[in-house]
Amino acid sequence: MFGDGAARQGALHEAFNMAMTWKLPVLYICENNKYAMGTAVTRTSNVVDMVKLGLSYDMPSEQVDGMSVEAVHEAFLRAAKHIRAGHGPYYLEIQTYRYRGHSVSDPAKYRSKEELDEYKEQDPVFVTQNKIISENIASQEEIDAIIAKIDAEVDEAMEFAEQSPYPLGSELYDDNYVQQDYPYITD
Ligand SMILES: Cc1ncc(C[n+]2csc(CCOP(=O)(O)OP(=O)(O)O)c2C)c(N)n1
Ligand SMILES: [Mg+2]
Repeated sequence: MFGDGAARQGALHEAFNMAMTWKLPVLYICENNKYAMGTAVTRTSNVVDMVKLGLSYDMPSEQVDGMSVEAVHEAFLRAAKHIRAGHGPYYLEIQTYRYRGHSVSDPAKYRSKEELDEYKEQDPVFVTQNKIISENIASQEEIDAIIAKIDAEVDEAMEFAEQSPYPLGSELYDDNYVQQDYPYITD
């Protein structure tokens, strides 16, 4: 996964090219949230439809409405099917929006309040929640109970993390995909 800003680096083109040449089983996802730090996508390139970056390597590529849970789910199913069948890489440009600044020191002066409000109305979490209620899949009370359960789980995990001892340096590569014998880590 990479952002719309990260996608403008040359490394992406090398990776796309080799992945297609070797038909690697990789799902590439560009989270196009319209801004790279404070720079709008429209200012980083004249190619604002980031799906085209994959198409230029003949990689199966889709532009997906990231504000629709259903659209994202269906696109992932298509991509996973393609990759698991051994047909090589797949690329999804997921179009979404970043409500907050890039970091706490970002005053977000590069966009208007109206633009922000417009996207907040499309928030997939709230849209989906409203759909679940209007289609009688679950009641507000049931949703509130799920949220309370998740909040409790998060609190418990934070408590566990804060009370746990620091891991040993020698454990740094445990459970990683590639285990390495890294000589510089000492306990
Ligand atoms: C190789 C490299 N160049 C530049 C930076 C500085 N930098 C950090 S975040 C960022 C913008 C990333 O934009 P995007 O991928 O759209 O992420 P978002 O701001 O949406 O989180 C840049 C240029 C970096 N971290 N690494
Ligand atoms: Mg971005």
